[in-house]
Amino acid sequence: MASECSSLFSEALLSVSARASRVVVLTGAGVSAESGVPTFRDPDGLWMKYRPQDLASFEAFMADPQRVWEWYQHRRSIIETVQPNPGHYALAEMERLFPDFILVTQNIDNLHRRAGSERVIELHGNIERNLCIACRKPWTGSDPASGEVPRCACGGLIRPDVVWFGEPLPEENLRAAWDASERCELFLSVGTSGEVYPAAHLPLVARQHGAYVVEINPRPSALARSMHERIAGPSGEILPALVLQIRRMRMTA
Ligand code: BJW
Ligand code: ZN
Repeated sequence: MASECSSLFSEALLSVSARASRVVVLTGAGVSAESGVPTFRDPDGLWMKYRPQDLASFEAFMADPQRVWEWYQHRRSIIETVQPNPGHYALAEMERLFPDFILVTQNIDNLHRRAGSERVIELHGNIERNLCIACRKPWTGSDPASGEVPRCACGGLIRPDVVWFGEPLPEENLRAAWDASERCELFLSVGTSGEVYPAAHLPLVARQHGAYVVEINPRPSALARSMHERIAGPSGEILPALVLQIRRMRMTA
């Protein structure tokens, strides 16, 4: 088993993993695929069935709030029933293996926290939260029995607290993710197509600042050529094997 695991990983990756203190992992929808959460751009992904401009922009919400709200309610109902997978748990364990570890996620499904990760930066919000489009206050009420889009006490429509196309990312979170990417020694880009910016800048920033940058994905992402190394495979298998290897090396160091 030990030789099976070690053969997956290059000497360069194992060497930097053995000595690194500062590690950043960027995750995307692929990390949750093995939990049963649909990705966006895979052949069976959400953007193959729906047009992003009809559902994931503020203009789309204002044009048809009911349609957008119902789509998010549907996705919430899926996410509520799924569980974190071995990839999420491996990342929660990785946090305990490195002194300065940051998990930056584009995912809104909260599965990293449910798996026990604590040092998580959410770039695209969280589907478990809602807010008022007018006063921006968080909203924690329950859905009206009518099935209509809920409204805030101020009268404003309630929307999911996620980042749609054309909207700025939460400034502090983006700043923290950017700073961590500039400082890290090892950067893993896991389960993301690398097509959405500014998140897709982060692996490039890390590389420009001297980090060893690795992609874990069954298929090459848009950023694959900018990586030092690609590990082709599902994160639910690769990440636990990598963590096992790192744990052994760091315990014997
Ligand atoms: C596995 C696996 C397994 C499968 N294991 N892996 C032109 C050029 C550059 C940029 C732009 C441009 N035109 C417009 C822009 C900006 C735009 C953008 O990037 N567009 C590009 C698409 C062209 N970006 C924005 O608009 C952002 N905001 C912004 O720039 O603001 C500027 C601003 C400043 C000041 C004022 C105003 C504005 C916002 C982007 C928001 C993205 N939102 C979404 C929806 C979130 C809510 C929701 O879920 O409904 O975020 S879109 C969607 O894409 C979601 C994801 O987080 C994001 C990234 O997708 P991800 O995670 O990479 O998933 P996939 O499906 O793409 O890839 C899955 C991968 O997993 C694949 O590679 C598989 O192979 C792999 N995989 N199984 C491991 N088992
Ligand atoms: Zn309000």
